[in-house]
Amino acid sequence: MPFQVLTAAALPAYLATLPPMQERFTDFEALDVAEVGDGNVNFVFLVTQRGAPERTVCVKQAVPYLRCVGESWPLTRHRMDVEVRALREFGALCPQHVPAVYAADSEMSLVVMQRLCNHRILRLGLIDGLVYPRMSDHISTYLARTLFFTSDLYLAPDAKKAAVAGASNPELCRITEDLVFTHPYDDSPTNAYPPGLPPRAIERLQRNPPLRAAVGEMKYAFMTATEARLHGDLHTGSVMANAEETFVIDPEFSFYGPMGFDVGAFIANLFLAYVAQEHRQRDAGRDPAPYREWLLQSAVETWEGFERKFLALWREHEADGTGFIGRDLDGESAEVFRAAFMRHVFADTLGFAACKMMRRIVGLAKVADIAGITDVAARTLAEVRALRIAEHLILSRHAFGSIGAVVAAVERLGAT
Ligand code: SR1
Ligand code: MG
Repeated sequence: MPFQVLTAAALPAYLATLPPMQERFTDFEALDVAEVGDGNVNFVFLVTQRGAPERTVCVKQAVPYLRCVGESWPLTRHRMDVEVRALREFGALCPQHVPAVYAADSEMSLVVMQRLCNHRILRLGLIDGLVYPRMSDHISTYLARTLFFTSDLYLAPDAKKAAVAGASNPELCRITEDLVFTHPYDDSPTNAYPPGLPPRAIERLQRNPPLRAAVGEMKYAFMTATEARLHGDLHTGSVMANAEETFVIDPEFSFYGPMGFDVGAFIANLFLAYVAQEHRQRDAGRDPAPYREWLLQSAVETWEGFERKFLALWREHEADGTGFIGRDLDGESAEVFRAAFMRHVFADTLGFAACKMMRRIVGLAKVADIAGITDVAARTLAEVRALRIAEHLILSRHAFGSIGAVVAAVERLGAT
């Protein structure tokens, strides 16, 4: 079918044309459809057969523009091909944390996938102060498996190079290059300065040569490193969770890049939640300390879990002899190399986390954790603290010896 923007009304007839849907639905006249997308980029529909709640799917369609801006920001629909490939690849590596793809239609720029009925967008749960006991274990597993198995540490050299070429995503990478690594430090017209943010806080980003040089280094790494296939936008709005399960969704920004970009994105969003929750918990009549402590502990467990599981995969598959280390180094030198490699990913994680935090304060796209705080003084305090934390993380990224030292700094800067 040639491309057309689907409406809720048109979706049942369209789904009836897809062979895999014949097994999932028995009555296409009885489908309830709701458009529920609240992301920045695409449209999302939930489809359920009336009287048969188990017969349900999620449909996501890319339109030829950026949803949150409209037709004045054109964007090719190629991003849906990227997303489908990434969902399939990550799903094969980590099926317990990636929604299953039921059908995909490149012409229509659309994917039909598993509907996560009993899960909620993680950011919304965190805003409400919910604890997710398995979150950091699951996210660290997802990160370790997707980053290790798509890297040169596992893949044979020619397979890895073919994978890099096949995952090229220049258009969405350009959005990140602009919105995360360029505009916030440039007084760009795309920036959206929060109403209460003091001018000196903005000057500390935009007239600060060491900080801008550090952001330049992170941007260069983002543009040139092809370490692993990344999700590319792993904030807490790209995760759906409940107390037992965690799923990573929305990999339309996927490409081959530096591993620390994905790890840093997730940790950055925990730190943004941390600065927001001082006010949010008090506003709900609760002592903020326990929940904020859990957020920081989750950042520690995410990094430590990722490092432990990644290294375990590396050692386990070294014996296979296909990846870089398997062919090149003896046991002792391999361990020295591994330690240096993890220090590099850790410093990148902190640098990228910082850029992600700064862009969410002064850039175009905000996070609801902070932007949704209606008390302007409380919101501004959270924003100033986020910027202070980010500045320290990026400038000291090579000096931190452990994630414990990082969260101690976050705690200190998040209290002043
Ligand atoms: C203009 S799109 C804004 C942001 O939404 C996505 O989630 C990415 O983070 C992108 O930068
Ligand atoms: Mg998204």
